[in-house]
Amino acid sequence: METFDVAVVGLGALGSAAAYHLARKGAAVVAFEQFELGHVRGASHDTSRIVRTSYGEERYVRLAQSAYRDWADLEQVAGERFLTVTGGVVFLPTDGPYDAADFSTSLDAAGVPYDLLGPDDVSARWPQFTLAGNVETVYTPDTGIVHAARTVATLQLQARVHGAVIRDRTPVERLRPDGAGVVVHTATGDVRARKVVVAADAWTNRLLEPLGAAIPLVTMQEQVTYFKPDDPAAFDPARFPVWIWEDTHCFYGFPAYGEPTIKAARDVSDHLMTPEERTFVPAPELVEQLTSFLGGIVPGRGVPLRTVTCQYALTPDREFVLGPLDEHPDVLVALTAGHGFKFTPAIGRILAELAIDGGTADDISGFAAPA
Ligand code: PYC
Repeated sequence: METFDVAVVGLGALGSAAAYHLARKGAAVVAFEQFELGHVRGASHDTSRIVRTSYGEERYVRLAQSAYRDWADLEQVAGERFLTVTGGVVFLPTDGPYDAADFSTSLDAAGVPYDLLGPDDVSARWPQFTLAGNVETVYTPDTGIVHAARTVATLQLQARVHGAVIRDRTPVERLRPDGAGVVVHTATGDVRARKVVVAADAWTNRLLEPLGAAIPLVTMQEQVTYFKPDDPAAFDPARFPVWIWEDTHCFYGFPAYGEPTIKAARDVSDHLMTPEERTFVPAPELVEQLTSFLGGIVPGRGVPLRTVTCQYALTPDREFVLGPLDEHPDVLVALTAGHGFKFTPAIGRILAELAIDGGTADDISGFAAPA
């Protein structure tokens, strides 16, 4: 049987980053993807993703600070720019479930620069927004955008450049940990590895359930809509920030990025379905709800042009799972619950450190797999 130091299951963003960092550390790596590379069935395709430190929990702020260093390192290695820094605002209605004070506390603790703005400050700076009087705003100048599909393709390329073996269209059917490593059963044969990284998002429990280690996951089809604004120049990244509306229903959006459109979405559609049930057909009621919401805060949004679907696999409270299974320490799991893309290169590095060095300097103590 072929043997490797580490096998990676899933070549979305996290698995691709893990394969790259493992190979870069000199490990013998094989990485499996059940579909074609760059497929659209998961959560790593299409264009823009938000990068930010602005979280209301310090451990995510600190992990984001690590991630900015890892993005810079990846840019250096690849000779490409990934990050477009635009600045970003988080809008927090005072009668909503989230508190601006949590953001101040966590950003202060990590030493991240930010401003707290009132609605008049926001409309003076970005007249494209119209906010009600009860909205507090956290502005972070470091917020920006990365291109998802381009990042993933580069990570896969760099994984190969550093010696990883990539096997696409190769479903992993079963993992068999035996105390000396893990036998990985695939549709085209078995391999043995000392460690396995499962970065399979909505497909994770197919491999964990037979090990008695299923993680409670809720899976849904998400969707983002590209609008054609009335005045595209007003949404240039130099003039309009990334924004997030944090309320009972959360929404988010981007400046124009690579085309004269602005992308926006409701975060967590509640459009529950399994990967097998996914339709890839956008829900018209979600487009209507988004169009109407956006009309309230960005009146120049224009008309919806196209909607693209993706998929979320949400852990309880949307907490990350990052690390070994309790009962099977040679199996490492990475789940980021629909807000992980910004951390991609850091998570790949951390997984590589856990698999090869047995630990990491990043604080991942809150991200243990549920026992
Ligand atoms: O993590 O920044 C984020 C985000 C907001 C909406 C979807 N992802």
